[in-house]
Amino acid sequence: MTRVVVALGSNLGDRAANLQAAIELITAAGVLVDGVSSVWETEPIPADQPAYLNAVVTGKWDGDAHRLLAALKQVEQALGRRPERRWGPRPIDLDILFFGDEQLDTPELTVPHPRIAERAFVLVPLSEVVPGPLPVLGARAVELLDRIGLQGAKRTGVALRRPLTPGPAPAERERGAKRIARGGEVSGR
Ligand code: A4P
Ligand code: MG
Repeated sequence: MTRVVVALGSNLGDRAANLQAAIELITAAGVLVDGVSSVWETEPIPADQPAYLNAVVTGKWDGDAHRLLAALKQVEQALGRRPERRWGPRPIDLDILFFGDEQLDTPELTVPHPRIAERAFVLVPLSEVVPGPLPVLGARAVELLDRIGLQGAKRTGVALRRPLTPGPAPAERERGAKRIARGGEVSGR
């Protein structure tokens, strides 16, 4: 299992719902999510698009980094992401910030994500879930933030839920919980 850190961003549609749905779907895809930041409203880069909600999650992943990237791209598509201009508006953007302490530079994947140190929309939520020295980079997120400032990032009251267990869909979990409440009888009805 590799410790992974994933950044989430949304600036189209119901932004908070998109972030929550992304967490559910990346959990269903096999990421054991164990840390979820606050949700921050951030100024868009470039500026000619709606404001973003950004968050960062930590988790564990059993597989290589390219499989994780493929899983994240599937989740982006499931949430309605369509090809658009680079850095353009989107219902969801999922970026791998760190993959253990691996360094990768392939045409499809660069890890750590190359623009972490210059973006408050990444560093602010990252500082909540990884307060200590960052993999590979060594510095703490707050130290990097000191150099660039908050760039207008504002904490929202939105609280993202972390799914309790990966695997079964919510309806199946619900049926399982009812079975347990009834004393463990096996019938699903
Ligand atoms: N790719 C390479 N490395 C990675 C990685 N570590 N994680 C490749 C994920 N993908 C990676 O990404 C383009 C290609 O980058 C992918 O196909 C993958 O093979 P994309 O998500 O399709 O396009 P993008 O997001 O527009 O490009 P990019 O370079 O990922 O942009 P960024 O740096 O993610 O910036 N402003 C605010 N306030 N908040 C935001 O969240 N996000 C962006 C996107 C711009 N401005 C923003 C925000
Ligand atoms: Mg991206």
